[in-house]
Amino acid sequence: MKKVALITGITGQDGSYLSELLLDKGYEVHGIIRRHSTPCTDRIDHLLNDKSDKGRIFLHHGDLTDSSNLAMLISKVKPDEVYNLAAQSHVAVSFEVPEYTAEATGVGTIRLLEAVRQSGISCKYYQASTSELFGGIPGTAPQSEQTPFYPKSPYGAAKLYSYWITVNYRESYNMFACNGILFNHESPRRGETFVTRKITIAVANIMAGKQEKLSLGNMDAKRDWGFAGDYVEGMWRMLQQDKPCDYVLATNETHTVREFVELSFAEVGVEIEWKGTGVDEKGFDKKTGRLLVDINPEFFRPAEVELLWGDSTKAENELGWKRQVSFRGLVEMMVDEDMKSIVGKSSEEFVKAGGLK
Ligand code: NDP
Ligand code: GDR
Repeated sequence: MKKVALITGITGQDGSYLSELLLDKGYEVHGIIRRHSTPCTDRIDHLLNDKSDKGRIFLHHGDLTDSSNLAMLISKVKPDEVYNLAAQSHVAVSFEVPEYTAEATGVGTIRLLEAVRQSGISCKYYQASTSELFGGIPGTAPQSEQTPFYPKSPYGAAKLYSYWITVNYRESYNMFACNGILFNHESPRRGETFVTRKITIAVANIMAGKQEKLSLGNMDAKRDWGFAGDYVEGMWRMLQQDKPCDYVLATNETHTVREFVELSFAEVGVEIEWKGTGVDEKGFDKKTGRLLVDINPEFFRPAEVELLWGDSTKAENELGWKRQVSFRGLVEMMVDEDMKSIVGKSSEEFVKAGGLK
């Protein structure tokens, strides 16, 4: 019998990689999508149009803010596994829409858990928890399942509620419910306003002569960045265990935003020379002296998580999970994809052709 999975947030970065993984494993995949005025299925169109005899994918309109819709979908789909990936997932935006973030990213989780519980269907549940729960408090890194939480944004606070209500439903109702406490994971499919993708798109745009410079906020922030494709494998493994548990997934390395910028430009043969400090810090092309990077205070947040650095020992020991793509490999992959789609050349071809003039 085919396993059936229901994914909320299927149109997002992780939803697309997870769908690929589950279809490859022969699952029947169901996804909840919101109605948009123009279609937003770009990340999964290749799966929707795949006519091979892999598992099939079905989409249903729905929203984490609509309880009756969620209850109806759980009864209709009767999933073996539910992956709750949907969220207003942007930390900076959560300061602008705090109440909606609480609704979707926080209360949305209890709506889905209740829909599962009340349906009486026995299914496994994955909750997309986050390293933002830790808040990067000094002296706590590397952060593991034992590190105390101290969220520093409306997003982090909403996810804190989701984390605990998932634990609570596991303990109260004996549900198979797991939290994956995932550190930042990126890919060529990453949303364009998250810092990594903003950087790699800017690099490609600058090389194509379509953008003058890259403007960023806090470049001292440190993140534990991995590849999304590796992380969805970890999500799936959590639900294949005998007992439900919570796990950190991370690369166990940390890098500054500045390092991500330097490496991204290096991929296209540009060496950045930094001058100035604080908001006056600027990055120049060492060869030509051209200004390529500056700081715009608009991109600073009311509160910042300065240091995320994960310890995924538990996942490595119990799930046999380990990241496969290195930090450098991730930067290379992301820059290369954006170069191909914006410049029409791979990073290597661009450098061979003489690079930035
Ligand atoms: P994305 O922002 O790429 O995707 C979010 C998804 O949620 C989209 O499909 C979006 O749909 C959907 N969504 C948003 N609001 C609602 C709603 N009210 N009802 C139904 N669907 C909704 O996120 P990622 O794929 O990067 O992340 C997946 C999950 O993992 C999120 O919960 C995120 O908070 C969490 N997470 C992510 C990490 C990362 O580094 N990527 C790290 C740790 C946790 P639409 O296309 O319609 O906007
Ligand atoms: P984050 O990711 O907040 O860690 O949340 P993001 O890429 O937005 O920020 C990472 C760090 O970069 C700094 N930064 C900037 N960020 C953005 N977006 N734009 C800028 O111009 C910029 N300049 C500097 C930020 O201040 C921050 O320190 C992501 C999301 O996927 C969450 O859903 C997830 O839970 C966490 O990762 C783990």
